[in-house]
Amino acid sequence: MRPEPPIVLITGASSGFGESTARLLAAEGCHLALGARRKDRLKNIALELSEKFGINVFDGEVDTRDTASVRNFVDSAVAHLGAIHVVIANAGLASGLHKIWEIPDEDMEAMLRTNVEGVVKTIRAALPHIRSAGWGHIFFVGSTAGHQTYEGGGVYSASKHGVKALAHALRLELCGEPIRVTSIDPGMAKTEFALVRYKDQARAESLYEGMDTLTGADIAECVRWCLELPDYVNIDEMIVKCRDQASHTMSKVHRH
Ligand code: NDP
Ligand code: 8X3
Repeated sequence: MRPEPPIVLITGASSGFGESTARLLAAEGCHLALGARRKDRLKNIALELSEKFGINVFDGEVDTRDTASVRNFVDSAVAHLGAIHVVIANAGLASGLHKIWEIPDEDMEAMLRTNVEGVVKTIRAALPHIRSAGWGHIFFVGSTAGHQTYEGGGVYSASKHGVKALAHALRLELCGEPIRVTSIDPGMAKTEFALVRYKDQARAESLYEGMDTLTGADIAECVRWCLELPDYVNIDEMIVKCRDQASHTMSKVHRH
């Protein structure tokens, strides 16, 4: 049975898609478990949302690359909120724009460990709780880079192709259980993503210059819609781009 309201765990909730999704689902009355590494930001968001909407919000510092940290976050969330029904495995990043023969280990490991291992670790820790709650929905946050690659984006794209493979496999593995599996695969969106990737504010801003890009709120709306559909409906994959981006890569964009 679908719980009203569901309890939703979001990784990467300190900015971008994760924060926007937390804000929208809070307004819908969901209780929330918010995780990321920047604890102060999470605390402020949690306080604001619990006061504004009268919901229960647990905030926990988590590094999704680390098994013990993820287990501690998920178990503490359940201890505080009583259950978990929905997981949004959103924490992720791109680090640099390097050709395959140039990429430093540090950037490669950051992307593969966060975007692939971190997602597995999050779902692996949360799934027993979702099963015991008896109803669930697991969201992956993939990317258009999981469908097409581009120069300098080989490892990031490999990680997001990995996310797509995980979503497909999990849907097969959970078939017959009351748990839906959805991958939201956005194109270019103005969040902190480009700043984290380039570590250069001006370069990050120039990426989106003249474009009406997606925002965190647009992706939050996709999550809300998938979640609120009747239980027998499963949106497998949603590729979402702004109108100004015609290709899966940055090769065909309109700047005005
Ligand atoms: P942001 O940089 O704004 O948000 C990323 C979030 O992930 C932050 O909350 C960050 O929190 C968290 N995070 C990163 N590493 C870790 C970690 N090791 N442990 C826990 N949390 C972590 O970018 P977006 O909102 O854009 O990115 C969210 C997801 O969307 C990512 O998976 C990204 O790949 C994907 N995406 C983004 C697109 C875009 O153009 N913006 C397009 C397609 C997909 P903190 O630093 O506090 O830990
Ligand atoms: C982010 C989309 O095109 O910047 O996942 O790699 S892109």
